Amino acid sequence: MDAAIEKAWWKECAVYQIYPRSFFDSNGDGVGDLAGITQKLDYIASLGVGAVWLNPVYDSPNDDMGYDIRNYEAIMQEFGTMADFDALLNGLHARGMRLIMDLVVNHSSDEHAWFVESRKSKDNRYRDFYIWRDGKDGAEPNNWASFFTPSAWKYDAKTDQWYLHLFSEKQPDLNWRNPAVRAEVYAMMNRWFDRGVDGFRMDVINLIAKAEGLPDGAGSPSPEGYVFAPAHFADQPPVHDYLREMRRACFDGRDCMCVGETPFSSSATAFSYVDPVHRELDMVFSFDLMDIDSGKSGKWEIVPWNLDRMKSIIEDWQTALTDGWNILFCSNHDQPRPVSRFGSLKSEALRVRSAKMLGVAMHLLRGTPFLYQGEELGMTNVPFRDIFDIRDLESLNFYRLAAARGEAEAAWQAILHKGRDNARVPMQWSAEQNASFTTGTPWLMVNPNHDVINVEAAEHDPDSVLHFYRKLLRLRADSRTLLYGDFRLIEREHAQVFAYTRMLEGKTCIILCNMSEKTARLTEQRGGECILRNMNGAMQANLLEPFEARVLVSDDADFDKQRSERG
Ligand code: ISL
Ligand code: CA
Repeated sequence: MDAAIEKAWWKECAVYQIYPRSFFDSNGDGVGDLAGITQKLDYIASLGVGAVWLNPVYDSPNDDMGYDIRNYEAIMQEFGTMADFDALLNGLHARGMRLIMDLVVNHSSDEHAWFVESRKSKDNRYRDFYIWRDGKDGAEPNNWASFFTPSAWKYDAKTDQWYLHLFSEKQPDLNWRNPAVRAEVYAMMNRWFDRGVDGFRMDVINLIAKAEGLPDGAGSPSPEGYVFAPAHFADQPPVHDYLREMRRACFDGRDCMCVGETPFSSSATAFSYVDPVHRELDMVFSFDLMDIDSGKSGKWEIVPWNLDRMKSIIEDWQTALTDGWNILFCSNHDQPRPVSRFGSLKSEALRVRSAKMLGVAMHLLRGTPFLYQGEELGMTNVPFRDIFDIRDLESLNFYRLAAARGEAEAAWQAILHKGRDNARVPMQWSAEQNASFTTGTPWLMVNPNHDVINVEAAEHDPDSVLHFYRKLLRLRADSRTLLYGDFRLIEREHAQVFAYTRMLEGKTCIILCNMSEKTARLTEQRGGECILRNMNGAMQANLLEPFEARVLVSDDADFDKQRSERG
């Protein structure tokens, strides 16, 4: 092992992501809550994860489900109280798990006290906490499109100026050029650290610095005439100054995990964030894989994903971060369910097998696995009936605009495939009513397939995705090779198989995954002891059944022998 590679708890643990609104409702109001999570702590610990990441639990009017924060230091009423929070934190710590909070500081809610002040007058002391500009000839200050609405600007008649919002109108962007903003954020973070939290997952942290002068975006405009301009708002140089300042102000001297969400970043840019020399962040979320089925115009233009591209993305990130560290994930609260996207729902047997295969393909790479609630059950996308079943503002806004152009049906099909609510429906605990998520009316519909896919059934079935995930995580945690070994792509040209090796100190793990629904023949015999397989039945050395995954282990003597035998 490269002597420069440092061991760390956050490299060795797996992280379980919880969407609190949909995990478990303890009081029957239809909304998941902190006390509900606390009741499920033994389940969470049983997975073998070392940390939990909570989606935002702060006070919020929920325009974007908690990503619009009204008060960074209060708990959302529906989720409980600060005492409930402390109980959850203590419960995690008592079981040897850490807690990572979501940190949403690219923007706040428009109902945050800072913004309420800011919009009052041009000379208010909070005016420069946000990004206000004069209009241009009565129109927006520039042509930027937002993630969620046509324009990234909103006019405010009170002071006859516009404010920037890269996300919804209720999510005004904070002005990170203002040192007072930065000081407030760092102080707030430190208070959470002092309360006992173990780190942060920082929402769109690479967007906090905007290009000087806010220049117009180039490129093709949206149907409404705006240009999506990440070239001017993602990965701008001052972001590195801010993150180094944040490290000094908040992380130095603490044993914490700092994770960045960095859309648009290339692997090289990602390395600049996690480069151990400056160690601005410990690791960042890559979007390349999640964008693999998006067309030129973005996520709603759905194109078939392709294995060749998947291999190059994974190889690129694994290689570029050899001296850094990767995050391994295939699902979260913004993404459709991986088994619906990359696996198979042709039969129940294939759902189970392909969900396990995806776990092997992703979580044995070099990096820290992040599992999203329900992934360990192989939960699927949701048969929403119509737009009235949807709560996510991204999907709703997209649908509204498309419908106005007469494209409602195409938009609906895209929402069924890619809409974020696919991941946000309640966790499936049992086959009972509402999947035992709530005794009340759930805030978002429950997937009818909870009659088959649920924790209770999975606990009783030794071949369930759930038991397999436990084995998978244990295997990784117990293997220095799987934790720290080098990555190498093998079977590169194979049209069905994704395969790689992990090597360390004379041991080799070979990970073989058939990502297709047809039997696959390996280009060469792969020997070694099989230590994990996602199905039962006879095993042929050079054939993989549809969606079969195998993990083989050999010492390098065997591996070298095989290599020399084939000449
Ligand atoms: O959700 C997406 C695609 O459907 C992404 O484009 C997403 O908007 C982007 O990755 C940023 O996501 C994060 O910040 C958003 C919030 O809505 C997401 O839930 C969060 O993960 C704004 O805070
Ligand atoms: Ca509740």
